[in-house]
Amino acid sequence: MATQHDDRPDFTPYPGPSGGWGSLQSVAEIVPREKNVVETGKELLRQNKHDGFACVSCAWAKPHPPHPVEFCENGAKATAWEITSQRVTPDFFRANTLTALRAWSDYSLEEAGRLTHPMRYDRATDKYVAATWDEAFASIGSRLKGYDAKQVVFYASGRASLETSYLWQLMARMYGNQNLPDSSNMCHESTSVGLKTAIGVPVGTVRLEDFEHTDCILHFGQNVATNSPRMLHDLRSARKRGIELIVFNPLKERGLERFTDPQNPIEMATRSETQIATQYNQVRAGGDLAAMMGIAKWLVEHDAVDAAFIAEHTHDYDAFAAKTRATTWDEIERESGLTRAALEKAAATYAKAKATIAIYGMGLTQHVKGVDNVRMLVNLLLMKGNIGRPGAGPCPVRGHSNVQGQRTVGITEKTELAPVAALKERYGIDSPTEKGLDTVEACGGIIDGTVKAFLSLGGNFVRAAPETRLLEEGWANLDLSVQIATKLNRSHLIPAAGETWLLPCLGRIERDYQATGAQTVTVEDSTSVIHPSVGKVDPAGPHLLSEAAIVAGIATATLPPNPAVEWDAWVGDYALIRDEIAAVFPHFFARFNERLKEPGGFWKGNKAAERVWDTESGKAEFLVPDTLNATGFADRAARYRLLTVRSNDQFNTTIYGYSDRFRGINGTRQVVLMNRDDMRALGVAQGQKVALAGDADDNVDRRVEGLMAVEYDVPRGCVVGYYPECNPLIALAHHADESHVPAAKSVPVRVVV
Ligand SMILES: Nc1nc2c(c(=O)[nH]1)N[C@H]1C(S)=C(S)[C@@H](COP(=O)(O)OP(=O)(O)OC[C@H]3O[C@@H](n4cnc5c(=O)[nH]c(N)nc54)[C@H](O)[C@@H]3O)O[C@H]1N2
Ligand SMILES: Nc1nc2c(c(=O)[nH]1)N[C@H]1C(S)=C(S)[C@@H](COP(=O)(O)OP(=O)(O)OC[C@H]3O[C@@H](n4cnc5c(=O)[nH]c(N)nc54)[C@H](O)[C@@H]3O)O[C@H]1N2
Ligand SMILES: [Mo]
Repeated sequence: MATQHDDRPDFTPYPGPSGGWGSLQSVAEIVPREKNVVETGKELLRQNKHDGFACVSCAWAKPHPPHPVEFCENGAKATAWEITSQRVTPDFFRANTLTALRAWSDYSLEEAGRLTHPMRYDRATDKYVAATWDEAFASIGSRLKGYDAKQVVFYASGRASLETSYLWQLMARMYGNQNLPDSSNMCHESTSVGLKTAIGVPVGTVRLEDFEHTDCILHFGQNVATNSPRMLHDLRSARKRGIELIVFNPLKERGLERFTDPQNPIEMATRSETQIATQYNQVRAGGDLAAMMGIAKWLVEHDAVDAAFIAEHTHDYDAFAAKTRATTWDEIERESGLTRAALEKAAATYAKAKATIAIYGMGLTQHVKGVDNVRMLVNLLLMKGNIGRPGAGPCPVRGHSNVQGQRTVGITEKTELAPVAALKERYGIDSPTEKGLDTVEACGGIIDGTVKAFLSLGGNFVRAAPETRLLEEGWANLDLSVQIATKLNRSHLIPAAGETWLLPCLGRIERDYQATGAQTVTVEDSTSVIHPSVGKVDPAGPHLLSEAAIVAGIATATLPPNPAVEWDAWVGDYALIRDEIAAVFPHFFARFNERLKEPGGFWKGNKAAERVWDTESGKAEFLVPDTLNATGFADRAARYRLLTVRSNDQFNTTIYGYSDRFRGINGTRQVVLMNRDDMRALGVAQGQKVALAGDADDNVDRRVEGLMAVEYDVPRGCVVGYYPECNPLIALAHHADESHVPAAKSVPVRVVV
């Protein structure tokens, strides 16, 4: 069962465009495998429509009116994966000990199917055994009552709805902490911190219609064809208008090179393609600060800036301009790995453009200087007044389908972002004022034993976080682990020393019936638009509860009653939860239930988009970076920069299969992609097995063995591996300054031959 699928690895470069026939074929392979062809086909047509369900894959904006078919290859895989007809029942657990299951691959664990019963870990047999919901809530509640509130962590992966997320943070604050790390802490927290300090809002300002008005796109470190494929339609239409699209990425990602629209019969029939990037810069991993400095230097020296905007709207420009002049091209070329000529060309193109969008993803945020990366990109936009007008602005591409929304409704470890006064007024609650634990701090607490209980609203924390070996060792010493999940994963297989619960929930695609009938939930996309989502298929089993009901069950069993907090009534009618959200966050959610009827969802608003700067100085802030190397470590002999990436066949730690089609890596994920000259210098042959060893200066042994070396077009000194397989190489301390996002895109490693 523990399929590794690496018996026949194949590394043939992929000749086709992104999208196109390959994408249809890829969907055609996964749907039958999940044995639910009819349902999946029907449901795909409802995906991302106003009366349908919001896709459970990425957070990219949903157009209104929608295209006839508003899903993509990877959205289709996510749907098929969730509504699979395979089940993980109590029988499955009777047949498998946790020790045995720990040998299974991430793929096989989730492929086994949907969880169907609440399960408790039984140490005597090393198996999960079925229990009732009442037993689960009572037991969890009685344990939670016994801890010091500081010892408990409430983690959220970014999928749960606004309604459930609101309940989750309320439960934590009533319990007495704001240990509310979420997947955003590993992802776009560098955005939330960087944009907030620079322009006063923690989110991007770009909306879908801006793609119709832009004439230039700067694109940094985001793999669109794989991670937000629906965005290719927006890029393609913009490119058809002849706009410039300048990419910075160490890898030649196919979706950024060319695309065939699988929904366009003529393009499909004629096999015609749209060229996406007009300039492609293979920057070194961690070299973006330098690349952006090059562009800024050119703009300053050619006086190609918007002086009126800078004078009226920004602060600290002179110091920044002085820094660009003082920085030498030598340093810029060395740190970025790009030529002066290439950067001057990019700068001249940008200088000419009237309205520019800056798209970015994990390639900027997951570095030690990830926050500086984000702010440097803002510097570039501010130089030309590219925030707060049509066709322009920062466009961080968020990950999970509701990760941005979870932050909006109070899932945050930061007191200044918590709705302290509103919770006091509405429920009489004294919210905790001490900052809570973020992801890195929660890992630290698990490793050093100060965290006793870990509750997970979705996700796969042990696999997603860095420092895998120490984290798994620490996890086994927890007193309580509670995992609310749809499918089995590694985080469920390391039992706590005390008690472990695995609680199965409904997925978003499933009908959610409560006391008042079928329920609607809501999510926020990357462009701050709030959408309703209504489940359409039958639940995976009769024993599943909705996430909201599970949170309410734990809360009721744990917290003293509060007449203003009506867990049961709220779960009976989610519209009541939306009323609570509207009361506590009126600036975004006033008349929430009513506005939800607006076709296409409603925009929650954005001050920076109106050029109102909610910053320290009241203006948009230029950042003066103090280094051009975003990695946080120095180059030295035998040290490589490892960037960990997603394949085209996974959603985070969910592995759909072993085909990273666009990169031509098939049949295995146990690979390290290397530059041909680095392979020669090390004497490594194509397909040879090597190990990677962590190269942090802390004497901790970090190692991943058995990786096949594959020659790849990647800058010298950079090597590429897959997430989560390479997470054991990332030291916990190797994270972004300020935002604490693990620096997964530049990890210091050695190649051990
Ligand atoms: N199908 C699918 N969709 C997804 C996900 C998924 O796993 N599968 N995950 C979701 C989530 S949670 C998130 S956060 C997003 C993630 O989506 P992305 O932000 O696209 O994340 P990654 O695939 O990790 O890597 C992004 C890109 O950064 C590049 N890169 C690496 N280092 C650097 C660097 O130093 N500089 C630059 N300029 N580029 C660099 C890599 O080559 C890669 O192309 O996608 C979301 N959508
Ligand atoms: N090295 C490296 N590490 C990384 C990254 C990287 O690029 N490189 N990326 C980081 C990023 S951007 C992120 S966002 C994190 C992701 O970290 P997580 O969000 O913790 O991980 P996922 O893999 O998305 O979680 C998958 C699990 O979620 C559960 N699940 C799925 N749907 C539902 C649902 O509807 N409800 C509930 N309750 N559970 C559900 C299933 O059990 C599934 O096994 O990983 C981070 N880790
Ligand atoms: Mo993410």
